[in-house]
Amino acid sequence: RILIIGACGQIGTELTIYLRNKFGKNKVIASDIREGDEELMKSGPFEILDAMDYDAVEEIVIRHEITDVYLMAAMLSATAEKFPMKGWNLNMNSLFHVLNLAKDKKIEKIFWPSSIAVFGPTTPKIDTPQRTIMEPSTVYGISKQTGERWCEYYFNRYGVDVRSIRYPGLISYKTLPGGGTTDYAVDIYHKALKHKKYICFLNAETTLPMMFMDDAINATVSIMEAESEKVKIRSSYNLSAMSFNPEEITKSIQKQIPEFKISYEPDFRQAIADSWPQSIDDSEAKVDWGWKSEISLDEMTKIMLENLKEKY
Ligand code: VAH
Repeated sequence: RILIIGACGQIGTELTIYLRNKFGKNKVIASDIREGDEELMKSGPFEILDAMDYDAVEEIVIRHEITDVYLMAAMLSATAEKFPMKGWNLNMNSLFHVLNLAKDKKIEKIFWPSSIAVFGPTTPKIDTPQRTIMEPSTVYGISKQTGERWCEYYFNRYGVDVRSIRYPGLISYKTLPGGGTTDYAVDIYHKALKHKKYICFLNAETTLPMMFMDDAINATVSIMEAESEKVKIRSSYNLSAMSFNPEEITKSIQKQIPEFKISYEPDFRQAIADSWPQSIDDSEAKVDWGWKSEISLDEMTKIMLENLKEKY
């Protein structure tokens, strides 16, 4: 059986629904620190779980006979800058608990999300390589870089089958924008429908690597289903789909909503975004386990507006 920790988050919500459709709802146990929306709660077994509580995680793993864990609980970049120690403790302790359960053979396989946030201001920003300078300047990025080192260590030292992807900014409509710096690209669709205008907390030229959620879910399931020997990188794989800036996503929206207007009021998140790459080289994921992105910016805009319009 599969346990999703952080099932109410942006990725966790969609991963739970996808895996339940694929494997059957009773094969996928959803868990989070608090209950999720109605669709999630109705769709199968749910457990309230604090990802930092080892005994609670172990009890659920044993009681539900869990073999695979997707650890999706984390504090994202902008929020972690407000609460550094809470962000560090959540992101790291939850990972150690799951790695140690696998080391002790209580579970067989782990998915753990990393992020382009592992790259910092000194990293080459265009076509960022899989292996390169990594001096992350955010708590979130430091926790993801450290987490990658531990995943690779547990694989090499204890044979733990942990697999990881460096997600770009993810855009989806099933959950509201959260504490991510890239979440302007989610909020902009809600505001375009609600007010036909959006005040963006990043400046117009801030180009970031981005991906529609369906691509991210496909990549997550692909790497988890790949034969172990194909997963040659056990820190975390670069992954990419598209790159755009607020001006370009605005033009994409204006093809559907011509009167949409954007204005710019950069805040503390501008410095976070400026520390990250603009585009990512994901050739190793393509070669090792057949990764291929499907959704373009204009296709994403159509899907987002189509699925959000009845809300406004
Ligand atoms: C964030 N959405 O903004 C996350 C992600 C690359 C960005 O890690 O913090």
